[in-house]
Amino acid sequence: MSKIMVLNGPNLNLLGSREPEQYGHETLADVEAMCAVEAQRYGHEVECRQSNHEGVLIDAIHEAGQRIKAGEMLGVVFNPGAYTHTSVALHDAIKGAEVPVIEVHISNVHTREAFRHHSYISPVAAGIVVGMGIQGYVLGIQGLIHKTR
Ligand code: CA2
Repeated sequence: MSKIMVLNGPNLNLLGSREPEQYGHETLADVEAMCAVEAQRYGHEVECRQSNHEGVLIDAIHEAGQRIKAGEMLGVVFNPGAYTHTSVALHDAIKGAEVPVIEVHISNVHTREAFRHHSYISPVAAGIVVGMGIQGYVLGIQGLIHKTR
């Protein structure tokens, strides 16, 4: 059974604790539980990670790349948080490791501050889900399965 990595970047561990108008009331644990249920519907298992550190996220992408090549993993559903708008290093990691990544944003970044309108991740993403709330992770899992079939 191949796995799906659900990877969350900085501050997403705070989900459900503040800014509910932007990110809803559900916690990261709720999101991860939803992802597990969705993946299971298609016979897959999720592996959920969250880090506030860019290098740890890069290492996770590299690891996913190796496990995809070994046939153990399908790809990554990734909310890079604010690193979306700053990280050339994550862009390079996704491109270099040849990882199918579905980029997910809970909020509609295009209706927010101008600095959130640009993503370094989108040009190397296999797909993008924006502004669908935490349901975006479920859509991201469906999209990844569809794209890698
Ligand atoms: O909309 C998204 O999913 C974002 O990736 C969330 C990031 C933000 O920097 C991106 O522009 C868009 C921020 C995640 C912070 O999450 C919090 C959750 C609850 C309380 C505080 C922060």
